[in-house]
Amino acid sequence: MGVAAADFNNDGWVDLYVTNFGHNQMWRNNGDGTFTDVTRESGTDVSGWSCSAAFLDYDRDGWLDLFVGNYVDFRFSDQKKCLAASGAEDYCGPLSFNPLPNRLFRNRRDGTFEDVTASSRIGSEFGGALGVICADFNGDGWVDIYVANDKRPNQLWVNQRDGTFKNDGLVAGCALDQDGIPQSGMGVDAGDVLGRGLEDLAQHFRDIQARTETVAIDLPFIDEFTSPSGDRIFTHHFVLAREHGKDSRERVMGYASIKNGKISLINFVSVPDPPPEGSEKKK
Ligand SMILES: [Ca+2]
Ligand SMILES: [Ca+2]
Ligand SMILES: [Ca+2]
Repeated sequence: MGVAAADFNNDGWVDLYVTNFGHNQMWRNNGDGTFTDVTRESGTDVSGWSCSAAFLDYDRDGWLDLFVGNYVDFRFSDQKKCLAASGAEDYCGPLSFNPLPNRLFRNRRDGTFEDVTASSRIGSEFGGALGVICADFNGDGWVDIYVANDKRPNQLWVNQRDGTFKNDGLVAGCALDQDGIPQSGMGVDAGDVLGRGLEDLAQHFRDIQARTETVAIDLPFIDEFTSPSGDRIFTHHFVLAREHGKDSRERVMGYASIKNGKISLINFVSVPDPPPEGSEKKK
């Protein structure tokens, strides 16, 4: 389903973690053009349905740790019959199945990993992960984890710097859409869009509940919202919204800012549709 590539054992050769429907695989690079399957001996065997994985050094010891995003508990032996609104038989969506908890593994620096899913609290909230991106979203020097879920709330795991994480997705405005409805979170990316030295977040999804198929906006249209605690650690965090039209073009629609506990709509970008085919500009 997916792959994460990084040098987990610090020997200078990039290794691979492959996610599958079934058992995942950790492939150690032998440095001679071949790889060895070290899934079992590394302690990173995850079965079920994994989609995205990411290497990150969440404890800052110089050794890459591993996050594995898991989807839903689907089995071929337990197929359900699902119907579309028209009554016709349809495929079963993600809400037809129980989501699987994600996993976090800490690198022991000896080629093996410790499963810290429970102690890190990563396993406490999950919703059928399809995408994951690791970046320092609050600029404190400790890498955080954003998990995009399919039809269930997303998680923004903020690194607490003590081996644990806290899900701030709801307060950060990236768990749900502006109507409080989960979106179909899929591919995600992070980058410093605004050139301020802080990671911004972009998520690609398609809102199947939208009235038209051309509208898919994941943007908290919340102006001046203060978190209950009022003292969020976020200084700048941005949620990008993209429209995924029938023409498969992606358009960035806008972004919101989180600053000292306030979520503010700081910009809105409107990109006009291209002229219809056959039309020409008048000279
Ligand atoms: Ca390596
Ligand atoms: Ca580490
Ligand atoms: Ca951080």
